[in-house]
Amino acid sequence: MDKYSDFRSDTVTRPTPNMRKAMAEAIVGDDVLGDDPTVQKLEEMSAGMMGKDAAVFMPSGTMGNSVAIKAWTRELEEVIVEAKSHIYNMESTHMTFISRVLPRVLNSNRGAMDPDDIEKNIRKSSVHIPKTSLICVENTHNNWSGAVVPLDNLKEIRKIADKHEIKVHLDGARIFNASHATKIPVKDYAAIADSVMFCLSKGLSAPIGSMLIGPREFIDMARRVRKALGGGMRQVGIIAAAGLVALTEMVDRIQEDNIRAKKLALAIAGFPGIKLEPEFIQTNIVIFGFNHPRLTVSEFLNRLNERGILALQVSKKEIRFVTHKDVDDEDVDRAISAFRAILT
Ligand code: TLP
Repeated sequence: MDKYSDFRSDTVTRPTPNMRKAMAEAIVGDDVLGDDPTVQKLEEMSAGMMGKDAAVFMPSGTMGNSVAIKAWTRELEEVIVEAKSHIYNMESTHMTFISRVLPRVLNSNRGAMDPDDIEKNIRKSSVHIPKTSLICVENTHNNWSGAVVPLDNLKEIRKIADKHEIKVHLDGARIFNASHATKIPVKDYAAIADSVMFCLSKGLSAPIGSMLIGPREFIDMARRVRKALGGGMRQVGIIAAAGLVALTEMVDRIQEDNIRAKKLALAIAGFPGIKLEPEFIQTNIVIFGFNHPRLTVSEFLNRLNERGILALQVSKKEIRFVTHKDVDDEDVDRAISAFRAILT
């Protein structure tokens, strides 16, 4: 196969020529000693975009989330998480492994947890019971097929958190996709949370990196935790330079990904074996159920692969397609033709 159309994730995006140029020319210093001006610029810009005091550059989204939880909590405490959240399902148990806190897992309506349910599950510490100290929300919600969690719901959650003096962390890996879908500024989403993590290495197309943003004292602690986990990086301005290009040149482009995902969803929804409601596709992730009389999920993925289409199996009977910078309209059309050829 000469060329694959790679829909497995937006993490596969390659850096742009401007990113490579910026990386080659980046002014760098030892960031652990606080000397890297390119990293500092990226951190300042990120904090400004989210309307918060400070930010710290992280090697990955997973480290951003794990450091946030470690910095906000102590042992013998509990964290409220959504049942299908990335933090709970896909981050190798760092809540228990690193922070040694207990996840309290709540169901949701497409990523939106019921504020009353949250309030009922907030626990005051006693000799028997862990104290709830943090609520984690995710927007867009990956496993709910890129659903946007409504701002009103998040504001209600914020109110409950304030009432009980609990912190809120937003896993905003794809917060710019949410903002494009709703036309609500990212700052408004960030305002409901004490801390926000967003990824540079997904739709924004930087090769590596995520930002953790929040109050200055929290970020100072996050820097210490990052170092303790081995995430202190030296002349990392080389990578931060690509992040700066991502934030200055790639944010608007993300809306194309949302549009292409919708196009794909509308086209494949009617094919035999596909269980998908296109009205639920709001951003760049299309997760659909697969139940075909002739083909298993892995057989179908193999058949797609033979036609140069890559996608991911995300559960026993579910497949995921993600749109991003490196799949264009032609790739989407190629995928739709492959569905037609294999399934009809
Ligand atoms: N998600 C990846 C995989 O881990 C599944 C993907 O391909 O979608 N929060 C959310 C909502 C995410 O989707 C991801 C990555 C992360 C955090 C973690 O980011 P990284 O991969 O940089 O550790």
